[in-house]
This record gives sequence, structure tokens and C-alpha cells, in this order.
Amino acid sequence: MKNNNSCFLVSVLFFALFSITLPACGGGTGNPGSEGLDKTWGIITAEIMPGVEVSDYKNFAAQGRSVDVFQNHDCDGNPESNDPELFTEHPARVNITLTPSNDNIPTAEHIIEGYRIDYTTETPGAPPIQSFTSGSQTIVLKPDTETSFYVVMVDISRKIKLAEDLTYGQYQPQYQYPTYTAIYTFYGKDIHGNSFQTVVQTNFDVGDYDYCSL
Ligand SMILES: [Ca+2]
Ligand SMILES: [Ca+2]
Repeated sequence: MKNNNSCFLVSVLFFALFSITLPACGGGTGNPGSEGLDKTWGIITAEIMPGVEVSDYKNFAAQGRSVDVFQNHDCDGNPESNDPELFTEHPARVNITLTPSNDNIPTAEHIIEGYRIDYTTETPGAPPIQSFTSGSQTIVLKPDTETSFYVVMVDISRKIKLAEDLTYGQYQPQYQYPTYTAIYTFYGKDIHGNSFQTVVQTNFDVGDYDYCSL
């Protein structure tokens, strides 16, 4: 077992906010030189930190990017005491800032309506993780304001599936603690109905971490 107490910023990516539907611009996509550029309202800056402290997830402050998929059901070794290891979904915190950059377009609140997570791994032989979609979260982004909120990084069903895949031999990763990347795509609309999306990603490790002390 190993315990990684680091909790750190893994990546900061920023993407130009762009319009998916451009009815007045002949189908431009917002690429440099296209007509779509005049439909760009601003820049979204997004950063994501796995396993940070929040009220409902306070014990995850010590877990950082280390995702435990093997629960110890008897931490003290005494079957007469009920002391299972903490085992819930592993969250991440997202900070998003909307910065208006086009004086010709009125600044507007943007509403994040949901997000999707696609998982990749560069560890040879590591089991895949099925994509995750959440459409139940509504987040309001105000211009020039940082908005922080919490998202799932690995839910319980995916943790259990990973444990099964790592236990029964169908997948045999090169490393005991395979590394994954969670690629988040947040999508939504501004208050004028224009669609947008932004992408941010973070790395994490999967294995048998000892969180009995949390
Ligand atoms: Ca464990
Ligand atoms: Ca016990």
C-alpha cells in the first residue's frame, strides 16, 4: 500500500469560449480567420484539483489524486468492531473564471448545465474506465468572477469495477498504481442562449491506498 497525501493543482488549461451555433455567420467555427471570431465573448480559465477539502468530503483533503479502489472492511483487524475504510466517490474541485474579451458583445452570465468525463490511461495494460456524464448540476458563471464547485472524479461504481478488473486478471497493468487522466468537458449556454463548452483535465492514480486513518 502507499499513501499519497499531496493535494495539488495538476493542470491549468484555458480555452477560448466559442459558439457552437453561429446562425448569422455562415457556419464559422471560431477558428482564427473565420467569421466566428466575432461571436467570441470571452475567455474561460479553468483549473481542477482532485481530492480537495470540502464540507461533505472533508476526509478527501488527504487523498489528493490517489484514488483508493480497494476498501478495507476491517481496519483494526478485530471483526467485532465495525471500522470500514472510508470509501465514497472521489471528488475534485473546479475553479472557473469567465473573462470578457470582446467589447462589441455585451457581457453575460454563463450557465454550466452539465459535464462529461472521459478517462484515458498511459499505463500499458491498465483497465479502461467508462465515461461519466452528469447533467444535474447548474452552475452560474458571472463575468470577472471565479466560481468554484465540486465534481465527481471517480464514482463508486467505477471504483468497484476497477477493483474487479485489477483483481481478476483480465487486465494486468505495467504498474501497481496505474495513472489515468480525467478529461472534463463542461457545457452550457449564456443568458442569450448561445452554447459553449470548455475542457479541463487532471491526472490521478488508482490502487490500494490505506485510508483507514481518515
Ligand atoms: Ca484501501
Ligand atoms: Ca474491526
